[in-house]
Amino acid sequence: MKLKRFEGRSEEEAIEKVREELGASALILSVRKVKPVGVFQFFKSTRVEVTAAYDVDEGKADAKAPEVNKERETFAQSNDMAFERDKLLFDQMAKNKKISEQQMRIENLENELKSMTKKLSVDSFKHRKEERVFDNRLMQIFYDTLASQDVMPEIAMEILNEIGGMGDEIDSNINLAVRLVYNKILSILSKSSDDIPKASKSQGKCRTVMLMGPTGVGKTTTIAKLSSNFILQDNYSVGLITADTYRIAAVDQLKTYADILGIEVGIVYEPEELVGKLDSMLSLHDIIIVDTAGRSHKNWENFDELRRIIASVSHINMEKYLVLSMTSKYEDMLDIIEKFSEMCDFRLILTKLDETSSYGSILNICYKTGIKVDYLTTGQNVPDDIEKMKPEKVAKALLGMEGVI
Ligand SMILES: Nc1nc2c(ncn2[C@@H]2O[C@H](COP(=O)(O)OP(=O)(O)OP(=O)(O)O)[C@@H](O)[C@H]2O)c(=O)[nH]1
Ligand SMILES: [Mg+2]
Repeated sequence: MKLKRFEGRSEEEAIEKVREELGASALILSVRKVKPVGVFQFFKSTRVEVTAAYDVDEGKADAKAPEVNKERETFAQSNDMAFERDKLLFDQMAKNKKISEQQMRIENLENELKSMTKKLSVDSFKHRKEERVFDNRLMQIFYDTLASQDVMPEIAMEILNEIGGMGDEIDSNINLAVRLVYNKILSILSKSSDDIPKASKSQGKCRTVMLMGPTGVGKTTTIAKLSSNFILQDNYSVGLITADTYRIAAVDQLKTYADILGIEVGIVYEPEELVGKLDSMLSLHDIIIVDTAGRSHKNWENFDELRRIIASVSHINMEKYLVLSMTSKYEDMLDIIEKFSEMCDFRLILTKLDETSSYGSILNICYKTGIKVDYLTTGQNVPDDIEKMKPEKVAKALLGMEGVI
């Protein structure tokens, strides 16, 4: 199986393209609307993107390859031309108005800040908690907004320290206050240490990645999303290994995804088998992702096997990710991080953002642990519901300027 993306003005048009190029047996994996961003939203309409899986053996796709390549080239060329045209138009507009791109960005930001400040005032009256911390009305509004996102009080206080010195100037210079708060949040989200070297797919070197975490947080689903994206976006050859042979369904779950993506899955029944399995697959792939069984941090004995797995690969530069669900309590998340930290260093993947409307845990975790949050997952759809954690987006969500998703 291989994956391919198609675009159209409507779902029907995109699916028609799939059928035309890949035939009736192609499997539609996902359909999503792609809104143009930035200034292009004024010139282009929303497009529909369809991801389809097809069987290479059927030859249909291969038989059409030259034609497809030609189409792709033409499409790329017309895309380039459209882009050039939009760019020219944009440059012209910018010239006419005699404002630089930089100024436009600042203006946009200021508009966002203004609408946010308005929203803050309205929301704060709706959700105002009993706790009155500041005499200054605006300081209190900031505090309430952060508290409504479950940002820990001590962290909210440190953030608001940034504007504490402004005194009454806050009321007359709201934009500056919002900007200072926004930048402070950004610095906390971006300061996370990243001294675990991230392996790169350099010549002949295969990246190895392991996901671990509590039960049911979305490890296996996240592996399917990551694999699809590595295949689609990076053109990597991906191999999977599962060390989760506890649940009968666990191996089947990963195999189902692997079959759709057309990738190899290795199974290891004992921790000590992992190295051998990796050795046999390393030369065949650009990246190998290892799935592990869910572990409860309350059951210490349960960890023995995972500890043996980690010890067995201590000589390899394997990247490890702890996967946590945003539906967990923040205190539990900290406990889990502490327990797993005793075994190895890792980065974080936070899942199920779609099931919560408070994002404070992201900031709290970055502040408290300094561990880097690399990915956020936002739903059950494979491969679309995953994205890199973008500090700017999270900071805006924490200030009520826009949703994370
Ligand atoms: N709403 C939502 N559900 C998700 C997300 N990621 C995974 N899930 C769902 O969470 C459930 C558990 O997902 P799995 O991938 O099996 O979780 P796991 O961590 O591998 O589970 P174990 O292997 O049993 O420990 C499934 O129903 C997934 O569809 C997400 O980002 N949002
Ligand atoms: Mg699993």
